[in-house]
Amino acid sequence: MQSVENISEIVSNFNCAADTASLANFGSGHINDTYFLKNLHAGGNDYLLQRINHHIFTNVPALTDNMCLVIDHLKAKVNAVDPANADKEVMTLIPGRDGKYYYQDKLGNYWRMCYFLSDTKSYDVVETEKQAYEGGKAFGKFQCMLADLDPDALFEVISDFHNITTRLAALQLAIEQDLKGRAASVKTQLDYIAGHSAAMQYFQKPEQQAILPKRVTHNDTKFNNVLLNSNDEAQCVIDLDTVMPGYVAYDFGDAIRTIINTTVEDEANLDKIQLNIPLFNAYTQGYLFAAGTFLTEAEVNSLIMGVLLLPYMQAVRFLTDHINGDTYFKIKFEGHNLQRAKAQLRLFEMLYADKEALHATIIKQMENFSSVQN
Ligand code: GN1
Ligand code: MG
Repeated sequence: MQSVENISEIVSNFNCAADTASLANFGSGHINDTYFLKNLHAGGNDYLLQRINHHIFTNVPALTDNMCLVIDHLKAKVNAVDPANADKEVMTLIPGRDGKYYYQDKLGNYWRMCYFLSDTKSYDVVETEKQAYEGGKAFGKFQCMLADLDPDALFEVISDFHNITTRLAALQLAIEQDLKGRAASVKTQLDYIAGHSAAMQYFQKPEQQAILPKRVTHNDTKFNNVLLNSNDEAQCVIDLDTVMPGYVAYDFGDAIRTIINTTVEDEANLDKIQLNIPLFNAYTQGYLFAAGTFLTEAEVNSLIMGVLLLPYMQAVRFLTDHINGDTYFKIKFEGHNLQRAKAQLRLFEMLYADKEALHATIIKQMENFSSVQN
């Protein structure tokens, strides 16, 4: 286990009863480091402590402001209908001694703390249609509750985060610099990416930007960012680092990327990557149940492009990091980012082949939803 030498200094900043001796690594994030801490008092709420990667999230105060704005908005919404559950359905940050929801330690690292939500589960690979449906409902409800929050009130935490044109330019720069001499060995993947680059820049087209509303979106809707309760019912959306203005199709596509895939994001055996259509159907149904009331027709029509774009963009990002020498995503072994990129390209290839059928399902489900509403 990775130790935190100044754990007492950090924990003493937050007004909490965390047992520093119980520190344990938690979760599978690629950017931040997350730790679980037990409450000193039996029966008290346990904690999650996170070191925010400030090389990637370069403006931690603004990021924290975004999170607080979103959390307050969500809590007010839940409080209005179900006050007993507001702290279960929305994460709760713990303030530091200075009242700020982050702490910069003496080594320069940034930390935040929140309550651990007990009796919850998250899944890297979805197992049942019920889980997929509940995940769809959770992310749909998240967007729906934030639909009346002005996206311009949020700071753009990482600029052009889901702008594929910028991502492709970063890949091109990596190829030109070729710092580790790896570019030639990934020519097959680079050619494949180039072959789809024009079509994938759909959300960058002025005609799409003119009709698609910018909303407050999550921007990291991997399925393991929704917590389900012990009955596999949606409870809480977590990992709010990247809440900022975006298109709903980005969140839909990123969730489908992890739900429809029968195996893990970094699967080494590409033949194991298959599409689980019943899980896609279930997620879409849950999502439209919660979000169908506010989505515009143009947004519904754009969802399939999110489904194609997110695995494609993820492959571009993983491959760029591989060529650059693995400076962005944490890796577990040399070549990990290349393995991730190959897996995401295979997934993209399969989704691309099935895109008409997937789009037809989305439209059909939206019609079903609308007819129930009327
Ligand atoms: C990163 O750290 P984590 O796992 O929550 C990344 C996401 C990627 C994801 C791929 C800030 O998220 O954009 O989709 O890895 N976060 C950032 O698994 O780049
Ligand atoms: Mg994240």
